[in-house]
Amino acid sequence: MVVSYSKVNSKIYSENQYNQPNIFLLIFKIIIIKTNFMKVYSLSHSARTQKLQIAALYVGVDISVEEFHPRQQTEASLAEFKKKNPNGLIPTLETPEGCLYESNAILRHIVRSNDKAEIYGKNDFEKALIDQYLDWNNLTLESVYVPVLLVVLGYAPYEKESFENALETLKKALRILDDRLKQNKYLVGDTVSIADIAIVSYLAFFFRYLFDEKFRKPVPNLTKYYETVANEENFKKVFGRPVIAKVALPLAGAKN
Ligand SMILES: N[C@@H](CCC(=O)N[C@@H](CS)C(=O)NCC(=O)O)C(=O)O
Repeated sequence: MVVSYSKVNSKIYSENQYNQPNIFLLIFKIIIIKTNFMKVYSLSHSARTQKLQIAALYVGVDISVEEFHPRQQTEASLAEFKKKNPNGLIPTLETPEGCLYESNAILRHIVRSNDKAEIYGKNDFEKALIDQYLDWNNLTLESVYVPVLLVVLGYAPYEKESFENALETLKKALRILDDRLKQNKYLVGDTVSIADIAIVSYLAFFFRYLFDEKFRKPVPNLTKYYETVANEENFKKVFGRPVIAKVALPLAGAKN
């Protein structure tokens, strides 16, 4: 169920002739806020959180993010958190109905709360295609970009050969997207869907810091698509103005 608080607010003040707050509507509003809250435990700068924030903007659902990292907790607070998510991982969603883990399950739950939104496909086949890209992103793409990401962030040492292999593997996976985008403006259907939200949220970091002109040459459709989607207002509200690397970030340990 979607409730726009601004609509509730305007009703409170407009539906009585004296312009006095209507106490019943005020109570109604408090109940709605209490029963609809969705709180995400996570780090707001992570792609898994950003995709949730963008989707919530598209469907008009309020979610709040509580900055939380499992490794920065005391034993007691981690034990408490594991009651919400026994894996002890983020993001974890808390709702009045209970808690949810797995970022794509959370993503679907947020958008299903507005069943009029076409962001999860217009028919069953589109929904299945969207699911395909969500799974592919988490199971295939993620496994090829994490080795690259760890080196870029300095968590893994730079070794020329293995880094170049990892980059090549990533490029191969990105070509799959690039082929799809030859004929299609978006991954599924003719408007932004949660498939685009999930994938572009992950790619944002790479376009900003790593995918320089040379890297982008073999994936021109993906680049154009990235520019289109990342320039949508709801994306800019979360990521800011999209920036595309002219030169890749120098890597620690590499002779550039
Ligand atoms: N498949 C899960 C993966 C969740 C996951 O691995 N989260 C990482 C952060 S991105 C985490 O919680 N790490 C905490 C830790 O390793 O202690 C999802 O998509 O939600």
